[in-house]
Amino acid sequence: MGVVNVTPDSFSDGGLFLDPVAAIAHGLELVDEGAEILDVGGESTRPGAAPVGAAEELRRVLPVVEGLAAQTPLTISIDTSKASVARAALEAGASLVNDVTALRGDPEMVAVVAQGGAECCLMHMRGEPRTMQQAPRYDDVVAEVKAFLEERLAFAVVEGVAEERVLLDPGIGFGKTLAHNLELLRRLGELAALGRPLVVGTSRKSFLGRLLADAAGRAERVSTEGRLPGTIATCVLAYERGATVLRVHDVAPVRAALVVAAATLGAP
Ligand code: PMM
Repeated sequence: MGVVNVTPDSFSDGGLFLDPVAAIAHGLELVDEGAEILDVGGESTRPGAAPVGAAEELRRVLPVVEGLAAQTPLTISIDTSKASVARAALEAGASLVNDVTALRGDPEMVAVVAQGGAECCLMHMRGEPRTMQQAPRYDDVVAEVKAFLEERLAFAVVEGVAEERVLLDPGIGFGKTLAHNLELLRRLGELAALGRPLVVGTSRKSFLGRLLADAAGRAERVSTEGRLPGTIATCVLAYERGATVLRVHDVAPVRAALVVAAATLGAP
């Protein structure tokens, strides 16, 4: 899954693709690099990010969803927590709703997904982006994330979303410390046991910058560009432990690593 952020403030690519023409061109580049899903987002969820109104979010994402849907047969995902944005994006050609609130952010979202016959990705997040990194605590992060995803999957199904259309995501970096993120990746197999495809998003995330800085005895986190090796390592490990969809900014190198990992493991 290649990331197409149409935002001024995403942590690693904010402002780069705000113009729809640039965002569409970027999405098509990711297709050339081997992406199979494009995830279009118009609201940053970085820690501390300010919320965006529906009108502004729509203005950012709709031309990009329309343009990409017209120019590629791939699955277009809309990364939003707002039902009105999801509805418009589905009408414009998206077929997957990637909701980082797992249908808790907008009471109308579940009906939009169910009635639109869309796929949806339900992600775990502790708190909300503005405050989620303020001392997150768990007794057993994997057990708690698993119970949450199980409850959200049951909710979606009761509300009319077909179970086969649901993907689950542990929400790496969303209300989690470095140790929580690593434990979720290490024990990802326990989440794969839920029986739905797992989406994992480690790409360029802050915990990779922290881990590498700590290892080098440096105070400053390693920059987003310096996080590619860590992104690749975590994607390969997540794949080996059962992840189906890897959400990344750098499609070509991650895809190449996954091809080698798959061949080594004897998978297609
Ligand atoms: N991470 C971000 C945004 N959306 N969606 C899912 N399903 N999983 C994630 O891990 C995820 C997400 C934050 O990254 P970005 O600001 O680079 O898009």
